[in-house]
Amino acid sequence: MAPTLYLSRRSPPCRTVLFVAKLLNVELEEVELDMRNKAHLKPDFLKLNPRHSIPTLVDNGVSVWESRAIAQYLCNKYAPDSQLYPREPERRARVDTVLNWDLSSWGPALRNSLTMKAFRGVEPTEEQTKALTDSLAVFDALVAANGGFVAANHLTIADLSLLANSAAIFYLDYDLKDYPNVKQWFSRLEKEISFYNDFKSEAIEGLKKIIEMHKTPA
Ligand SMILES: N[C@@H](CCC(=O)N[C@@H](CS)C(=O)NCC(=O)O)C(=O)O
Repeated sequence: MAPTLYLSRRSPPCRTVLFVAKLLNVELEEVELDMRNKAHLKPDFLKLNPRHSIPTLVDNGVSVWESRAIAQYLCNKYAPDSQLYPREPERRARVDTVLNWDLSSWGPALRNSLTMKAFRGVEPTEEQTKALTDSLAVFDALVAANGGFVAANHLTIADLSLLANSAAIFYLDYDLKDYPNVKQWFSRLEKEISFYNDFKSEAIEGLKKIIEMHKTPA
């Protein structure tokens, strides 16, 4: 039986899982959760994921949540030899390092600056802007050090997670002139991933819909 993915197509971290499943050719049964009607807070869903977040994957009775953990699980379980998540401990450590940096630093820096600007139309504070530019400098250095990708000299789940979570960069058409390696990374991924353009328009539309939802309370 195909693993079940609880998701919203508008949600950036859900896209990480969709990208990985697509590239690994893993079929998923998608269940769209109606977050507006608080489907994620219903007792049955809380039993699967007490953090009530999407994406949540259920496979063989096991529930996995947190998009990066799901990406790692899909590779481990369905494609252990995939270069998207290399098995050698040293190479895998580099991917894990970037995934952790994405979750702990890049994600919050982007959310507190550009995503909030898109949502609320307010300019980030000096401190928030510095957190963003510091993180962009790290991002740029990672791409430079790895010859075009963030954690290896080829595409990995770390690139996919960063891409899925960077919709605000497209939405606000953020100028990446000071970060030439990040700029090239976006172009490289466009060539590398066949569904990149569909993803980009879906990400911008998704963000627009979330912004409208924030404006019109349920
Ligand atoms: N770090 C988590 C973030 C998941 C997350 O916050 N998802 C949002 C939708 S984009 C959500 O489920 N929000 C509802 C809630 O937290 O109650 C991941 O990567 O999976």
